[in-house]
Amino acid sequence: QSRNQDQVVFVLGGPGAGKGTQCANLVRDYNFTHLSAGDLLREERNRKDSSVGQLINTYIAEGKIVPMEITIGLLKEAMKKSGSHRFLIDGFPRALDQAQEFEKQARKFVLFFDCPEQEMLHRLLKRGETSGRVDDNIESIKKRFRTFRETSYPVVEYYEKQGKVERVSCLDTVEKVYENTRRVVEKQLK
Ligand code: UP5
Ligand code: MG
Repeated sequence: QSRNQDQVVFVLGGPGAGKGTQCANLVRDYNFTHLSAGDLLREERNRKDSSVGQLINTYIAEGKIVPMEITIGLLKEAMKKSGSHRFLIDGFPRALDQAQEFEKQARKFVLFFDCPEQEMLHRLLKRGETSGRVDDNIESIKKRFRTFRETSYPVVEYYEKQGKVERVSCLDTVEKVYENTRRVVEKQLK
């Protein structure tokens, strides 16, 4: 099977909407390989011999989007290494130029987790009590929200015009959100 036969679900949503939480549920019940762009960047940052670790850390703390060559390189490498052909790509693409880089993917749709900022703020501040993430503090969170509104949400609109977006509200318990997530995933996999 060649790369362009891969099935790719872009899992998008604002900071703290619940992308990672719902991806973990989907991995348990379906044959997906979960790749979180943010997790891959944090792993790369933590590698002792990384030449871009400091750069990645600065971008993340500032809530800015890391230059796409780095992120796409990490994603492509992880996709290849996995040997899988079915992916949940969590938190990517975050800007229109990144989306266009991935246009060659034959089959894909977007799972968009829709959540008001007030709720995301609440979840992130709570998680920040224990997460150790450099961006789970009020200053970084505000910057992440701005980047999402100005640069990342247009990606959702771009795919929406192509009829490729499944929107799931995050304003419910993890279990209820997952029920709705399953419903749209089943529909798309048919
Ligand atoms: N929670 C989840 N669902 C809940 C529910 N229904 N009810 C109550 N609580 C719920 O969830 C967040 C918190 O909410 C958790 O404590 C959870 O238990 C609770 P989580 O599933 O972690 O949400 P998620 O959407 O994954 O939040 P995350 O913080 O990971 O989102 P971000 O998009 O901000 O983070 P990401 O890791 O994707 O990116 C971080 C940074 O990396 C970016 O800001 C950027 O600087 C950089 N980046 C790039 O530059 N390029 C990329 O392509 C990707 C990242
Ligand atoms: Mg996440």
